[in-house]
Amino acid sequence: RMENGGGRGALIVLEGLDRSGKTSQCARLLSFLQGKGCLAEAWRFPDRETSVGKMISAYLANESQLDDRTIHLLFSANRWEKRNLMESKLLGGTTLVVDRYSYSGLAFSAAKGLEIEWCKAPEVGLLAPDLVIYLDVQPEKAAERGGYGGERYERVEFQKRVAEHYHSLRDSTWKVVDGSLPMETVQEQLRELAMNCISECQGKQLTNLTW
Ligand code: NYM
Repeated sequence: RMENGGGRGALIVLEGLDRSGKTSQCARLLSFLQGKGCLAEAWRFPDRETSVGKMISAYLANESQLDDRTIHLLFSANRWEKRNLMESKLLGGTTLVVDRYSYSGLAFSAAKGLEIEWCKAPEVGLLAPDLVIYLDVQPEKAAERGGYGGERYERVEFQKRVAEHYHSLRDSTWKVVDGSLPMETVQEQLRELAMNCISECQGKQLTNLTW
């Protein structure tokens, strides 16, 4: 069993374009961590289970129309409604492997043309990740992977703009992993990054996003 000495869990976020492989990699990483005896849970944003999440889901499926700023704030609210639970899990020693977070919120909304500073404002005060793993895949390659599911934003031109915004958001917590490498290779890199992060975060306080 991997002991964390009663310390806190790590907040590990996976980011990347649509079809970059985040969801499969998150699932594999979670089983790996649990197999090591580590307390860990997989989370994702949007969390489509809440009432805000249901509005987001309908919007993404093109079943409802919402103004760009309104949907941006709903995505943000969807993170805020989970903030307290997230904090208590982390302080209780559970590591969270999160499929998308604030960076998705900024990169996708900015790709529509919203000002980045405006986009950042509602994200201030959410928990800051200990590690952000960006799965780097060319937009064209991502589109070839079994195609897109037909949700909003799943178009190559749009994804290219999202990639540019992601690029400008990189900070010291980011690690870029080449998502075009074989699944197993990517997973090995994620495992190492995650294990290091979990042991290193022990001595560090949880902080908030400041942007
Ligand atoms: N998305 C996701 C946003 O536009 N803003 C956000 O804050 C978040 C978390 O939702 N195309 C977009 C990115 C995706 C879409 O995500 C749904 P997923 O991971 O396919 O369920």
